[in-house]
Order: sequence, then structure tokens, then C-alpha cells
Amino acid sequence: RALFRPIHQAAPPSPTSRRTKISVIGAGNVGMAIAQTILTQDLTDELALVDAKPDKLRGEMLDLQHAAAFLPRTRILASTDYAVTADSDLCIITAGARQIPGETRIDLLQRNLTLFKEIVPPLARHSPSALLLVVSNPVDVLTYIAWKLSGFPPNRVIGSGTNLDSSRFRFLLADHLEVNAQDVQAYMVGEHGDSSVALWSSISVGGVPVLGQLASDDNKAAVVMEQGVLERIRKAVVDSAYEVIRLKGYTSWAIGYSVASLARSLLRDQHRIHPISLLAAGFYGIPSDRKVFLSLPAQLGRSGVLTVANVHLTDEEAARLRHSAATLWELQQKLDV
Ligand code: 6V0
Repeated sequence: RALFRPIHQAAPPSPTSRRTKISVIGAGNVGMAIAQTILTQDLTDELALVDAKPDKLRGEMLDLQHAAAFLPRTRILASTDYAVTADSDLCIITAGARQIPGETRIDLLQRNLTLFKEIVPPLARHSPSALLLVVSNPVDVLTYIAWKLSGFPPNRVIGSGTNLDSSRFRFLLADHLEVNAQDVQAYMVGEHGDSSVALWSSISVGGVPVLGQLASDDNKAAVVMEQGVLERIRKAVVDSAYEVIRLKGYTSWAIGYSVASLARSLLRDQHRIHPISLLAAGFYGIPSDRKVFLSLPAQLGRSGVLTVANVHLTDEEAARLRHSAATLWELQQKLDV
């Protein structure tokens, strides 16, 4: 006996608009935090997971499927075969080799390059129109590698970059100023991690520029003192990832929310500004033949990077950005992409 009866004898309903599909490569701590945030925020109709470990992968898929009664309706698939990712709108890469104690950065990078050679070409083949979002570290160089291996136009290949650093920055500023982090506008740009650059002049709360406000108080001592506090906060941002890793072994929740917010802006064509890793050649004095990826505040939409915000950088900030670009460029010369 049929479970439901049709309301009338008519042609089947016309197909609804095209379904959205997100693939997450790497079902580790970060990949699964991203997957679960995407599910709870109802960002996709289909979610495909890929990992090299079939048992762990199937376990994660079943565990998420068992939450179906509490989640928006989403088809969850998983396979070690990239065919499962076919026709994705967005592919998020979190797979990565872990650093072996004593291993140099360049050796780790070589191992991740080998991994990306297995991952990116089949992803690009199965979803030639997708957006690629790289999360694996070192994110800026791996985004460059993903761009080269995919053959995609640069607007469709981004790295999560300093989106997470900026949200840590906003949290710490909000905590210090006793306001809501959502009302704090503040950007960190450049290289994700230790060399990231805090844009002091970008900091505002509810539209009030923090440094400008202090300066107009005609109290230069206050500005100097506050800049000392801000420098401590910037350092705390850089140290905070190490602290979380030292305490719990990895970071996951914040990167999960941070990447889900990027997925929303991209797939829902939000035109929102996020500091993300993009092809930065030609910006802020970075030579246009140096194809490096660094984070700059950019407007994101359905076709990927729409525009790059023309933020004001001090000479020192721009110099630090160019220094990161030169370091990454040198590193990239040693890679066989
Ligand atoms: P993890 O828990 O070790 O997960 C990595 C997963 O990748 C594992 O499940 C592996 O089985 C899988 N994997 C390895 N090789 C392959 C392959 N060839 N194909 C498919 N899957 C494979 O690591 P975790 O999830 O903690 O971190 C993942 C990556 O994210 C690392 O590179 C981190 O450094 C990076 N992060 C980046 C952040 C950012 O802000 N950009 C933030 C946090 C972590």
C-alpha cells in the first residue's frame, strides 16, 4: 500500500531548480567540522565526502546520516573514488599530511604537493565548473598548487587564508572592548599564520573607527597605549592556533564555521567581503609575474572572487605583504608543480 496518495492524476511535478552540491576532501577533524557546520546551516542539497581511509570515511558518513531526523534534508555520500564528487558546485580540500617531528616546511610541502597531485586533477575533471576552496596547510602555497593543477581561472580557486585569523582577531578585540564580535570589523591579511598582517586602520566597532576615535580625542598617549594593546592582540591571534593545538591536538570548530561562512557567500552569491587567499600578483606592489596567493579582503559570489577591496595599507603593511609574497615565490620555485 502506498504511503501517500497523490492529490490528483497529473503529470509528475516539474523538477525543482538545480540542486547544490558541496564536496569535502579529507574527513579528518577539519573536514568533518566543516561538513557538520554546512549541514546544520542548510547550505547544500548534496554533500560528498572523500578520504583515503575507507572505514573511517564510511563511519563518518553513517554518523552524519543518522542525524537526518534533526537536520535539513541533505543527501550525504562518501567514497574513496572521486566520481562521488561529480558536478559539485564547491570542492573544499582539507586533506593534508601531518608534519613529522623534525620535518622541514619544504619537506612537508613536497608531501602535500604529491597528495594534491592525486586530489586536484580528478576533482577538476569531475566538476569542471566548480569553485575550489583550499583549507589544507600551508594554505597559501597549496592554493597556488591547486590553481596550477586544476587549470581553473584564478577567480574560481581560493584559500581559506586569513578568514580564520580575522575572526580570531575580531573575537579578541570584542573581548577587550566588551562588545559583540559581529559588530567588530577588522581584517588580517597576507600569509595565513605567523606572518599575517593586521590592518589597524580597518578596525571599527559599529561603524566607529577605533584608532580614529582615539586620535580625535586629542589624546596621543591613549593612541600609543591602545596600539600596544592592539599589538598584544595581534600576537595573541598568531599564538592562538598553537595554543589550541597544544591543548586539544588540532583546531576544528572555528575553521568549520569560518569555511561554512565562505561557502554561504559563494554559493548564495552574497557579495560579502572576506579576507581570503587569492592570486595577489599585481596588488599592492606585488609584481604581476609573481603568481603567489595571499589573503586580501575580497568580495565573494557565485562565480568566486568578484572584486578585491581597495583597502588602505600603510607603507609598513604593504612592505610586509610584499615580503611574504617574495618568501612564497622563492618557496614555489623549489616545487615541481
Ligand atoms: P587530519 O585529522 O589528519 O585529517 C586529514 C585527513 O586527510 C585524514 O582523514 C586523511 O585520511 C585524509 N587524507 C590524507 N591523504 C589523503 C588523500 N590522498 N586523499 C584523501 N584524503 C586524504 O587533519 P586535520 O583535519 O586536523 O587538518 C587538515 C588540514 O587542515 C591540515 O593541513 C591543517 O594544517 C589544515 N588546517 C587549516 C586551517 C586554515 O585556517 N587554513 C585551520 C586548521 C587546520
